Amino acid sequence: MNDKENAAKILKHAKKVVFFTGAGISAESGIPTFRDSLTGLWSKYDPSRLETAQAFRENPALVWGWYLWRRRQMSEALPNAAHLMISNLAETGREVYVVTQNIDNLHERAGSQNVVHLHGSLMSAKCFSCHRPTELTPEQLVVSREGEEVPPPRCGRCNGRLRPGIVWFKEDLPKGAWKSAMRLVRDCDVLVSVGTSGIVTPAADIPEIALSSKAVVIHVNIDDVSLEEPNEYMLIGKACSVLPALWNDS
Ligand code: BV8
Ligand code: ZN
Repeated sequence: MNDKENAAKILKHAKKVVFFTGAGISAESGIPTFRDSLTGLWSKYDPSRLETAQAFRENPALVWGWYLWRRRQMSEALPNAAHLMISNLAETGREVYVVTQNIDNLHERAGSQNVVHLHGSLMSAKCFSCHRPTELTPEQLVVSREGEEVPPPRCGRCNGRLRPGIVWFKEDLPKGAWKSAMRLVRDCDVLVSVGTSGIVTPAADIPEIALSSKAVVIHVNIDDVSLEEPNEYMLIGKACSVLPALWNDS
């Protein structure tokens, strides 16, 4: 049997499955990955230069505008066949969990429950000064054109600037999210890693942690990202083709 047939057979007999996802699972919904060069007016910026507290301090309107634009991209995107396969698999009596690096809400909109967002979510905002979480009003969410710099709204408690509720580089991951991810990854039979380049730590350590906890790891990626270890399968292809086929075969 080839890797795909083996992987389908393993998935069929799995009781606890964790899907560990990165930007590649949302690519076919039209949301650019980090490896793609930024499009349009943002092409002159490097994402890792925009995704830091320092960038926000230097130019809060630029960073807030960028996240508003990404939130608009997310709202115009739809969950794809890969997101839906994960949600459908959870209806088959298996325990299926999602641990994602993505800040979009496509897993939730596909029907997945209790998604663990290691790097936060575009749906949330908090105060840069006092960290108070804040619901945004529809008016606060409007960005008229791509690349627009928009001064962030102010905190109702301390009048500090609001920031996106996400994890920037050099910021710790939310304690609860990392703890939940570790509990799920250490206890699963199979970890399916979908659409991640494995560059950003500590999230990138998750497949290795699963392998060391005796789980089988199935990678789904258009590139070969395997760690060349036993109990690992590398399925090369787009998430929207590979995941549904993985489920149909099983
Ligand atoms: C931390 C939210 C402790 C924001 C993100 C030096 C100094 C200081 C720190 C560090 C350092 N060196 C390393 C670090 C740690 C750092 C890090 O990893 N840096 C990287 C750049 C090396 N990590 C951190 O800072 C983390 N915190 O460590 O805290 C600490 C505290 C203080 C000081 C030091 C350490 C916090 C990291 C969180 C950053 N926030 N996101 C936002 O989204 O705007 S990261 C962001 O980038 C994503 O969340 C994700 O994690 C990452 C992108 O990775 P992917 O999702 O994998 O996407 P990518 O585009 O890379 O790849 C897409 C893949 O899909 C590709 O493989 C492609 O082939 C594939 N693909 C494409 N299309 C498809 C497909 N596959 C299938 N189907 C398709 N159709
Ligand atoms: Zn505040």
